[in-house]
Amino acid sequence: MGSLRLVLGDQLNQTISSLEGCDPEKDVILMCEVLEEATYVKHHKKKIAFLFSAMRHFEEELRAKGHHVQYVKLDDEANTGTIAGEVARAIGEHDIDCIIVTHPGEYRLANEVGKWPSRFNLPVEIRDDNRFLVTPEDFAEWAKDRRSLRMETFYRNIRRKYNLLMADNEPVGGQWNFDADNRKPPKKGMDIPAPFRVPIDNITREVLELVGQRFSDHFGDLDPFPFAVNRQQALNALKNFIDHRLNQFGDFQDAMVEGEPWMFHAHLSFYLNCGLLLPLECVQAAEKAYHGNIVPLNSVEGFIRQIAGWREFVRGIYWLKMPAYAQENYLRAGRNLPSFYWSGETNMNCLRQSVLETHRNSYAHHIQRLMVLGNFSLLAGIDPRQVQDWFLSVYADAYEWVELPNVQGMALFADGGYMASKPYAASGSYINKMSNYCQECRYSVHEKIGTDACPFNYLYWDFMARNRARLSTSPRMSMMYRSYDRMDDRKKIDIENDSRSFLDQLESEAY
Ligand code: FAD
Ligand code: DLZ
Ligand code: SF4
Repeated sequence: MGSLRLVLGDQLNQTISSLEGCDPEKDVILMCEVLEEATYVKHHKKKIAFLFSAMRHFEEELRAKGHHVQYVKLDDEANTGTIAGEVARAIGEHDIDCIIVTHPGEYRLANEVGKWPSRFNLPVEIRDDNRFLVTPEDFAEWAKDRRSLRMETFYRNIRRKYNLLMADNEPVGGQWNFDADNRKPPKKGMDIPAPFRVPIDNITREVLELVGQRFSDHFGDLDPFPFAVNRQQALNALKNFIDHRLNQFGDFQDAMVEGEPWMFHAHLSFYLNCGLLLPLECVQAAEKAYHGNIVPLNSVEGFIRQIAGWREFVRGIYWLKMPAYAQENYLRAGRNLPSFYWSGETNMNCLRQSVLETHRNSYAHHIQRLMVLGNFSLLAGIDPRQVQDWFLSVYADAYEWVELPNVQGMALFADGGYMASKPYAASGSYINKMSNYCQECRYSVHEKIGTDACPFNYLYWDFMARNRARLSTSPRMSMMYRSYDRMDDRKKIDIENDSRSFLDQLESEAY
């Protein structure tokens, strides 16, 4: 008799809690590629291929260590198509006295695993997910009695707890946050390093063929396929970032350049979120580079804040607020997601570029996600459920625990300000300042109203006017409302009319 150790597709680390104490003589490790996980939203082809390839490489690593792994491929004849179905099959085939699993990252699956003791009539041990710096319980304790949550306070606690960029109990450089230095617009002729690429091996080649056949109707390109698919390659990707891009990461964190999807970002979220990398090793590698005088403090602090701060913070909010969080819709937004989020067919160049890059790479960087794709959904009043499903399916790093708070709390203000103190709403001038998209756009970013005006310009003010009752109570919004109130009535009517006609034809080809 032994235990069944279930390892999910986003738990690919030898140190994962479900493998602690695993006895190669008695215990069976189950890993399964199943249709249900690949289709509960129609994931980008590249995301499925990445995960299946990483899972198959991880299986090899476990076998090399002598473990007994039952690995079910998608096209195995007996594959039931669900994780529970595969657990049932494994129990039928082996002498199993208990199931051990690390807490699934998504509420949907965690809820299902909770039903397994009665379903399988076996004890089910659900272990903490040890791939994070903060447990949901510790986050809940911190959040207790706070009406709204702010990342900055949370982040300082983590810096202290893990002694990150600290000297004598004070932040290195005398400041906790160097964000003000990290908003530089792009420069002409910037030298942006080529992104890290890994050559395709036989396992990946086989998976690419499988995904191309079985998921041909899913969004996205399979080619090119640059991702790391095992632990060593992911460590190489981390080193490549530290050596070549971290230096300028801070300065150009918010910048967007046409034809440069990767910029100076880390491109590590895929690996962090499926277990190939761990957060502490990433932030410690960055800190080491700072102490070695290789990279500036604003870059290192910014990177550490994203991983030790934002990433842990959004996960805490997810587990604190689910399942109700997914249903929140503070601004009562109900419009359908425009078809150009899938096709890229729009004259708005910033959106076209961001969607087409997403289609090609299964990646867009944070400011494209927040200030272009998210901002447009916010201003146009798109139904949050449809926006959630889009973000969850198109990005190779997307799992609900991280996607949902970013969409609901950060991009759409659908939680009414629990996570962000004001909506991340912006007109075209922000996009123009932080990118070169407007230079090649059919619309003029300098026109505020009329058929040639940048739609973000009138939609911004229309959004403010439409949502006044729900937003004007925030002191951080009062300046915006004072500006709106100073506009003459003719201008306000033009804004409303242009917005109405734009939004009415959003589903047609005419925008
Ligand atoms: P970098 O910009 O180089 O940042 C370094 C790391 O910091 C990332 O790898 C990531 O692990 C972490 N990080 C940075 N910002 C955030 C954040 N807001 N929340 C959580 N972690 C963060 N990130 C995901 O991992 N999965 C998602 O599904 C996802 N959906 C998003 C949806 C929206 C609407 C928005 C606004 C943001 C979303 N993000 C998501 C956060 C962020 O955009 C990505 O983590 C980042 O773009 C990943 O690219 P990178 O590795 O190059 O990140
Ligand atoms: C995302 C994903 C996909 C596409 N496929 C699988 C799979 O076939 N088998 C598996 O174990 N996990 C997969 N995953 C990751 C799961 O969806 C993820 O573990 C849950 O969403 C919990 O975070
Ligand atoms: Fe986007 Fe407006 Fe600039 Fe066009 S003009 S790229 S729509 S911000």
